[in-house]
Amino acid sequence: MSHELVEAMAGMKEQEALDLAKKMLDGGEDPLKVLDLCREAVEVVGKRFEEGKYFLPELMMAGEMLKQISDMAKPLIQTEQKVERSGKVLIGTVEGDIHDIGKDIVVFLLDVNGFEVHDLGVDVPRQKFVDAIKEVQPQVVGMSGLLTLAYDAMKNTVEAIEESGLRDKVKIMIGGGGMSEEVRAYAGADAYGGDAMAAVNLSKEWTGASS
Ligand code: B12
Repeated sequence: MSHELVEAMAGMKEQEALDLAKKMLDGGEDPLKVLDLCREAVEVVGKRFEEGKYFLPELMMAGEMLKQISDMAKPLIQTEQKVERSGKVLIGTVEGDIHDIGKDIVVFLLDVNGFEVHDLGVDVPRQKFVDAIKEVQPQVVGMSGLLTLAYDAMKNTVEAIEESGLRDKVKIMIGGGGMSEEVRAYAGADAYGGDAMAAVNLSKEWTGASS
């Protein structure tokens, strides 16, 4: 562990972590860098959970710290001051999965980069994606997930989109901790994005929005 913010968060020192994050942001540190350190910290928490050293309360506490710090960081993220909406993105966390902190960061960054974002929330059944594509007619569909069971949920969702004849109308990106290029291939999506900026860049590429 390198940074004191990572240590405080991973060590469940909530107040210390919040104070440190605030100090960094007030001091002009790049908010995306702060969010990245938070991600590093929750990875440590996740590992300790896997090893049986931490339990659900610690996962929840990590989620809580993350939410508070991202709420502090988000307003400071540079926007491109672009008002006209350059494309529509439909996004949600797939069926069976309720993790949404990363998805919410993606939604936020897409929004400040000029996209019209339709967020379906968490635990989104495949049919809900299909119905929303018909209604919203987005160019891009984003699926988020952190659980292993999300692999199949993503695959099933892509299949449902295919079966309803909408597959060639949308580009599909996937992301979320634990997702990968392999999962993308398994699910039949068009791209995997490792972070929120990747979601923005893919959406720009696919909608022809200038960067
Ligand atoms: C916080 C947390 C929780 C919180 C979630 C709070 C919330 N509102 O989201 C709570 C406590 C509720 C929770 C519950 C559970 N959790 Co949990 N949780 C985590 C933890 C610690 C952090 C996740 C997180 O927020 N990361 C930070 C965000 C910013 O990162 P991110 O999501 O990856 O998002 C970034 C990128 O991936 C990307 N991105 C995200 N979405 C998308 C989408 C697209 C399209 C693109 C391009 C990019 C993109 O952009 C983001 C910003 O850069 C992880 C550990 C870890 N290593 O991830 C475990 C973890 C994900 N949880 C885990 C488990 C097992 C569970 C539970 C099953 C526990 C239980 N026994 O009940 C439940 C699941 C409930 C359910 N049905 O979903 C496991 C999953 C294991 C697995 N492989 O399946 C993990 C990996 C912990 C572990 N190591 O065991 N959890």
